Amino acid sequence: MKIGITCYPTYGGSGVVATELGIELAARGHQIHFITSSQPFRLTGREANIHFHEVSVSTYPLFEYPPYDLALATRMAEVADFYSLDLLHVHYAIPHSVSALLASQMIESHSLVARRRSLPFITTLHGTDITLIGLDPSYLPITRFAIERSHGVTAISSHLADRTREAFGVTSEIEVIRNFVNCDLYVRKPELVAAMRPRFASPGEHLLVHLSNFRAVKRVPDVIETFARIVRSVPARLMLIGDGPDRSLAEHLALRYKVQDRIHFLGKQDAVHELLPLADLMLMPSQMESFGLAALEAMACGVPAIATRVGGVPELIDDNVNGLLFEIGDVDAMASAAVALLTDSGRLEAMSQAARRTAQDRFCTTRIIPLYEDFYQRVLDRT
Ligand code: GMT
Repeated sequence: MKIGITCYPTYGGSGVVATELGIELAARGHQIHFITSSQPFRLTGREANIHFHEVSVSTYPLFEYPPYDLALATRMAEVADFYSLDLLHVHYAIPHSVSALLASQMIESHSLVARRRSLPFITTLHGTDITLIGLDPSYLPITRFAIERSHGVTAISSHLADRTREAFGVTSEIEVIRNFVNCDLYVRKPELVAAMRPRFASPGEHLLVHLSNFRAVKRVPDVIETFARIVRSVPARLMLIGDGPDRSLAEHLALRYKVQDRIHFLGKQDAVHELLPLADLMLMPSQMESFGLAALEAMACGVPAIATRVGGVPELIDDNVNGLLFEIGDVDAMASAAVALLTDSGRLEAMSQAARRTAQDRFCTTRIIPLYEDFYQRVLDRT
């Protein structure tokens, strides 16, 4: 198939999923065209079967807000026409789904091509496009409209599919295709751990990790609060991977609790698969996660997560089996559970193995990518 993919190409779960999906589909022989504002950060630009089309937005003194959505729609239609794309797959509804709708209509009305043809588009909902921004009255009607006009809609968890139906009153079918992870790449390799872990923790110290875009919804202050309580009981260090609005707040709290020397602020990292396996435990105390891709990536590396019982997280984490779930903000409980687990090596090892098994058995690319291929075919068959 020839597939156009649009996503936010910078750091963020939806961009990661879209890029990894494109890479996996290209490896299976599909022709993938990324139509994005910049090259997605996990692409090298040298992958076979992958093409990148940059969307550039012209500015004009009159434009207080340069119209990216229109430039995107135009580029989608041009690429679809030039390369005879079979379909567009957009990740994150706002504004990508609206641009895809326009592009699809442009192609159908043969404004660009000599012969009439159809260009179906699929929207994948990731989370904040529905649970936060999508509910804003200035975006809700147009988001609902574009979702309803999509030729296919997928959501990354049952929870998100239900929320979309409830909050948006969407009646069209929503296919649940959960997040996935490449289990060959995200795996604990003992020799790599032996070589790299000493850079982050001394022998006898426990190593925790948090990975996010440091937005308010991730509750990064709770990560620091929990970690500060953990180090009162056991020697430990923390790797903070990512960057975003709450990074300064995290640094401020680290100073207040005098744990700044125990925290590695690593910023944005591309090769997270090399860092995650170094840790013993992940902390993911989010206010909301429609799925929790960061926890899945850690679990594939044999690192269980201490997480909150929110959104789609229970579809991934089975409490006390492959991770631990808590109420939002209960940093005392999270810290004591972390200490209990870290000091019980048998239980930690069992949970680590269960986490890896969950990733392998249920969320590996080998399982999930064929679901997308099958969905594409069904959409093409009915349009
Ligand atoms: O988590 C974020 O803030 C980024 C956001 C995105 O769309 O880029 O992530 C969402 O999509 C991920 C991939 O599908 C999910 O695993 C995350 O749970 C989801 N985040 C939230 O729902 C807050």
